Amino acid sequence: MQIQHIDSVLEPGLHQIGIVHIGLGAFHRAHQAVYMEQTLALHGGDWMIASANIRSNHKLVEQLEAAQHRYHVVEYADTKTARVREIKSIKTSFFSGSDDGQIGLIAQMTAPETKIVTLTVTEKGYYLSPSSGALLIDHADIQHDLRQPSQPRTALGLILASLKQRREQGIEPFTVLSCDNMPHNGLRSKGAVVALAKEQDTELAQWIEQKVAFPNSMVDRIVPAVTTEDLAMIKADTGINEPTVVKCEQFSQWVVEDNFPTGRPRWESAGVQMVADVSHYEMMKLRMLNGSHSLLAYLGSLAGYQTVAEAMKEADIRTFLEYYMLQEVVPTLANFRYEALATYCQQLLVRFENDSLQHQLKQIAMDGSQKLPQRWLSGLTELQAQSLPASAIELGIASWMTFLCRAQHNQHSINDPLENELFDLVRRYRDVSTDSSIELVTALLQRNDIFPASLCSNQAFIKRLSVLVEALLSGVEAQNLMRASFS
Ligand code: CS2
Repeated sequence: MQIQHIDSVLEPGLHQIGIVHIGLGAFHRAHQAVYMEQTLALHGGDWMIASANIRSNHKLVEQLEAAQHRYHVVEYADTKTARVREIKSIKTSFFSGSDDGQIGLIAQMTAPETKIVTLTVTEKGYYLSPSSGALLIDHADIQHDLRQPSQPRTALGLILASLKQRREQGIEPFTVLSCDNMPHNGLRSKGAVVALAKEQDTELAQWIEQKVAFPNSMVDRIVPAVTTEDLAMIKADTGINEPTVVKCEQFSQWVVEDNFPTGRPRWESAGVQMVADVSHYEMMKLRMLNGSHSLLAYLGSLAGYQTVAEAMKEADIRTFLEYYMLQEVVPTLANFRYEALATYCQQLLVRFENDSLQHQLKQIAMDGSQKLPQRWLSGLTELQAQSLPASAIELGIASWMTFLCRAQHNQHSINDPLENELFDLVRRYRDVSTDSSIELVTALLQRNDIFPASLCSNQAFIKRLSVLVEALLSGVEAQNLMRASFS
């Protein structure tokens, strides 16, 4: 194994905290913390990160504390080459599931030196209807935060509690930067925080609307969750034996809307693209990369594979993804030149083939109800409006429906916030008779929190989907259906 080591030159004691991050997962450690490491090394400044987990993974916080927040990121080019970075840009961490941790976190978010709050809480962490973007006001966690606003459970509640204190103490607000895979993630975060504020204090809601910036951003780096096997592999490859290590690909991209009224680090020097409008980038990435990932997650596992790279070895799957991107995504991305998108597509296929990542398909399959609208469904409605075919997306939707049916039948969790509702629905229709797939497909499409309304009134589309669902449930090989969709 050929390894390049990049040691940290940071002296954490010389820099103060300027950013609070919520969602201390592998992605944050391998993406934002790396950009921050590079920016601090070049320009210094008080932009260290205080990073927090809200409700899960207390252990990671303890492990990072034990390591004085020094850890490594292993960036694999392939199975023979990797770069190992030492990271020190996280100065402290919190677990807000405990009383002390929560008090500490809110105090740090309220402190005047905190200029930016960044988020990677995944799509469901915003408590928004995936299709409409409206706040799920009746959700138990949101109700909890309304009852106990000073001891919030959600990232939205934490932002609100600290903005409220800042306003009362005359401290200027921080900027909120969402780094999750959602379209207009800044606008959505703003909508969520303002909607929650309106339920409590309309003046505070107005102040947030007028004074707090929520820039949009597009983030990209493939960072699989770290498993015990990964830790052993990293140790064998690099000698690093630490529980906080993260592995990822070498590619990394961050495009950020340049709207930080209270200041920001000089991220551009570390390669961050600071732009006036990220919407084209986010749509391209969500539909091309994440859309392909979700196709792989459901169809790849039906085809018998466990990881992205394994599935990519099958020529038909590779061709299917290429077909999806070039024929079903490119026509929806009018702002890009065809050549640029074709090059991006080829780069993605190569990234997916990186077999040192061991990226589990079941990890990508999680939270499908929250992911499908921006990955497939918005593009699908645009294709339908132009009377263009969408056979790959249709097969994708059918495979997601099949995945639900199989999981419900085998009593496996799908790890989705709508699991109970979706399982109830699947149980109702599949128990009635064996040919109830039209009813099942219709009932699933009627879930307007996931699917756009136009889809459940399109009879030809419903028929096509139910034929595919029946075929997949009756054991027709996913590869055959993939081949049929592009040939
Ligand atoms: C993946 C993403 O798990 C998923 O849903 O599609 O985490 C993906 O790896 C990243 O967005 C890549 O930037």
